[in-house]
Amino acid sequence: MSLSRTAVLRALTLLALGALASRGWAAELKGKVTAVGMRSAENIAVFIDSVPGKTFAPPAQHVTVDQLHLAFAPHIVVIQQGTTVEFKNDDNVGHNVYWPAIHHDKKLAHNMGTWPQGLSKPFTFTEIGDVPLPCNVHPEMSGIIFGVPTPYFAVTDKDGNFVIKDVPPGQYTLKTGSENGKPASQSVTVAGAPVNVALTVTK
Ligand SMILES: [Cu+2]
Repeated sequence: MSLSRTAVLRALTLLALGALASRGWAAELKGKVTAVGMRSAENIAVFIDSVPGKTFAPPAQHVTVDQLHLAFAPHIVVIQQGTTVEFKNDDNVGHNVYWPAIHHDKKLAHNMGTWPQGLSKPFTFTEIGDVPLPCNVHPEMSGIIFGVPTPYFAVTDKDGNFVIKDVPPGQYTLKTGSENGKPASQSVTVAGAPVNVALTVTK
């Protein structure tokens, strides 16, 4: 092997190592939400509120919110800002979809109308915040959508546990959103290894 070829190989190896070191490894961010004064710690949205220097294109993939057995399924949906939601009716009765506000802003209220079984209607949510979903045909029905600014989010399970995958290394603020609890936040540092976070949400 000629000297120049060895030099080139060595330079390439250093470049590759440098790229790995500067990018670091994405890691799993998991944790547990403890609910105080609330019925349970289930169905709480947990998300990273921003990644410095990064913007995220709206996801191409649509998210479906179903109306099935007189309930919204799933009950809570977290979406990245800019996501299109397909509202589908899978019951043999007409359902309505409307929201009285987005993040308490009544100017963003919207009525999607009422449609029969088997059909779905899309809506693209460009705002951040909670979108309460009543159904004006069935007052006992309710759902909720949370629009969040990054693709790094999760919903807590029945014990309050959550997992956010593939989080790039960095320092972030982790936030929560829920139907009945006050928003909580917690700073967190991700440095290539799995991170465990504890959050408390109070009614
Ligand atoms: Cu309904």
